[in-house]
Amino acid sequence: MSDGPVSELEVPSMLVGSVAVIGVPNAGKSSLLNALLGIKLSIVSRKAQTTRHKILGVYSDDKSQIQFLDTPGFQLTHRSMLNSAMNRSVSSSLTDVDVVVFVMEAGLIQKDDLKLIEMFPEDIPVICTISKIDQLSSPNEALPFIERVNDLFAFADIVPTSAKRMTGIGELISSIQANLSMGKPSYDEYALTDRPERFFAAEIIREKLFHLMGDEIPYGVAVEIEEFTVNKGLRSINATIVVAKNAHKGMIIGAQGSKLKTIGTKARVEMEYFFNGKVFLKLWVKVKKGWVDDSKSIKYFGYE
Ligand SMILES: Nc1nc2c(ncn2[C@@H]2O[C@H](COP(=O)(O)OP(=O)(O)OP(=O)(O)O)[C@@H](O)[C@H]2O)c(=O)[nH]1
Ligand SMILES: [Mg+2]
Repeated sequence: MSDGPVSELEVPSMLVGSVAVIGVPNAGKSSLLNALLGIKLSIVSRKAQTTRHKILGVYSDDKSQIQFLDTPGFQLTHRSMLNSAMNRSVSSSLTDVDVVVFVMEAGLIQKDDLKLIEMFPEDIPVICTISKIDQLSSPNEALPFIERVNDLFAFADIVPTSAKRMTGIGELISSIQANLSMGKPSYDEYALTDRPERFFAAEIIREKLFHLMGDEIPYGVAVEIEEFTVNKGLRSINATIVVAKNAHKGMIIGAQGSKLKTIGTKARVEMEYFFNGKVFLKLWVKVKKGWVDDSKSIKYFGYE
């Protein structure tokens, strides 16, 4: 090591690395990412397959910088080109990371969990998170489940968590840190993600559709930001909600536009919180028949 003066610009080494958060749909991956970051970055809903993109969330503390990647839920039950693209995005994130965090909902071992486990690389540590432990009637209930999980794979660690109650979050960070090496951080300590604001604007609208529409519609919906301008702190956003079927257009608009108005209001309120500034939001609805099975559209919406 050099004895010379250390340049003020020199960035100190710390524990650094990238971590893919993977699991079956609805396991609680995005909620876990948000709990780890202490901010709602990734959209969440009670419906499966809410997340469609890999989303980077940068965690920084005084000894580490961890690049978390939220991923779509991996599943083989529903087949569409969009689903296949989402599965490919999961499998690709298994190879170029330093640690995998595998999220399994407490008490549930699903067929697709076992399929995912078969895909785990041999040379990357996999930490299993048992999520939603607040749903168990007592903490003791977790023990037999942990034993079953332990038999499935040589996990580097098994950490029970609850994103809802913020239980086990610090333990999970420590467990990840134990599997990282020293290096230079890639982002400054205040960075949160590499996605632009317009990406999150589209995601927030999509989340409101998941919350406010019935079970079928959200799966065939994409959101396109046509215009995003910032003027003296006011963000003016024009967005088009693209649906895969004619019938869905009317359902999203609702009687006298009432449903679309609610979607717009809820999205705007959340955007104003997220962007910390005023938002003017205009929404349109457009039909693009069968886009979920059209490879060009899937690429166009950035799902590939
Ligand atoms: N009780 C409880 N519910 C949770 C917890 N974490 C997530 N949930 C709920 O589980 C549902 C799914 O959460 P998400 O975070 O969207 O799950 P996901 O794995 O990202 O889902 P996809 O993106 O669809 O694959 C939502 O209704 C969450 O509110 C938790 O710690 N406790
Ligand atoms: Mg998700």
